[in-house]
Amino acid sequence: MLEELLEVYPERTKKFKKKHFQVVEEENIESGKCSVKSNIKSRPGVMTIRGCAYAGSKGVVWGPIKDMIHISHGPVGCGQYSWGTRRNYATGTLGVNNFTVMQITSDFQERDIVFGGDKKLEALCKEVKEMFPLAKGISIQSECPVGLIGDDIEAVGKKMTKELGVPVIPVRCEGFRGVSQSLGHHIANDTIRDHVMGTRELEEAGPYDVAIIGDYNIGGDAWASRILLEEIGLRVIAQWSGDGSINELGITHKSKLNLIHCYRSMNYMAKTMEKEYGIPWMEYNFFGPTKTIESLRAIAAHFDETIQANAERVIAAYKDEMDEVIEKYHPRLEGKKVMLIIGGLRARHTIGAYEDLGMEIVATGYEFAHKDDYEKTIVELKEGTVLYDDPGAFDVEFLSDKLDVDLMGAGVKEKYVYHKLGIPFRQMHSWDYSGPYHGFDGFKVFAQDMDTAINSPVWNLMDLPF
Ligand code: CFN
Repeated sequence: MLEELLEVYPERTKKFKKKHFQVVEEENIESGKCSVKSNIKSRPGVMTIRGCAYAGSKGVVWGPIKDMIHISHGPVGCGQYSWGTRRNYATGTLGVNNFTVMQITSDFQERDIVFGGDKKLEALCKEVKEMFPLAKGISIQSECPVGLIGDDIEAVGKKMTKELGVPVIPVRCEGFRGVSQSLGHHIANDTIRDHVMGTRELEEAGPYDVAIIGDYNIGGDAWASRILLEEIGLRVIAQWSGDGSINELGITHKSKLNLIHCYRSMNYMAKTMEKEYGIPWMEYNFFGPTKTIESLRAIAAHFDETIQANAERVIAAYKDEMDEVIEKYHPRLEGKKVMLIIGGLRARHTIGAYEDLGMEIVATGYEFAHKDDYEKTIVELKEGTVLYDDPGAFDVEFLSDKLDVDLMGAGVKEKYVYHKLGIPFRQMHSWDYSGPYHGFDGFKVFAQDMDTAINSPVWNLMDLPF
């Protein structure tokens, strides 16, 4: 099947693309060895969805920090088109201690490109402080032209930090850097390390203090996760970065254990805090009851018997509810074939949730994951599953057709194509205006959403032209 797919490409492209596909074999599952090539430049001519560094920093890591103003520094488009699309929920009062739904840009014009934009940036920072005096800081998210013309946003950041009395953090996340949005995550992590890490004090530290790292509260995910951690007796001192604040970033070095949900976007900070402060970290997965239960036990194992007993109690308390969900939806979804293409984490983390409902992952892969993500993924898959990196539109359509999938889970660019193909689709980035999907509460929503997508009578009413 893969050979037939690659057959349409010219020789050189074929050779290049071949390395990005793999059919999983038994020995891969055992060894975790994966030959899929990743984290390299996309081949021109392929419709790529790898994103850019600005997306990774402004959109993903920094953007959800709610009590800061994040300036999209450059021409208006980057800020405008990334505005409000990620559904990273946050509590608070708009304009007072929550600025996440705003789009603030320096709106570069031709004269800024010719004469430089530093003066404009300075004026903007002052204006921001005047309009929003309660904002706890400003981040400057560079767009491509800022790097190309060599503006000195670091100097502006330093000067404004002094003058305005709040941290003004320059982030060199120009979109052209790297091969995907992944470098943007790394750059953003590095600026947190350099400007915020270890700068605040936690008034009363406790033995059960943990931090949630890499949960962006999409549709309320972090809330659905936090509640479980609190129920087992832990104290969540920080959320990175969904519904998070700059203070939380600054006290996380006091955490006893860093809990990493999205490994791809924040493993850097977990490793940095381990190195600098000796804080242990572990990955967990709160998609679907099987993985959630496994994770709660693994988290509790880092603490004493009280926490371990609490974890068992919490797991038991949710059991009936979860059994009911599975009883209701499993018969309606059993054996349904799912194909995924998502970002850098969810293509592996959601597998268990689908399997809890009796569904089968027949193909999965990422837009910008790295080798370690693929190795962590392949062990979760079944023999014969297709695994891919950065597939183009043709590749995805070809495979979904050949594999006769019942559900496609991908992004908004794919969504309407699949609707037109008559194939049920779920938007697995924004949860299609739904969510949360994390934790026990999230699984109820997840199960219902997958059922609604697949078993909607609308699919039988469509006359397909092919
Ligand atoms: S919320 Fe996360 S879980 S942060 Fe990352 S790798 Fe994106 S925005 Mo879209 S849904 Fe996606 Fe992951 Fe981590 Fe989201 S799979 S692509 S950059 N992602």
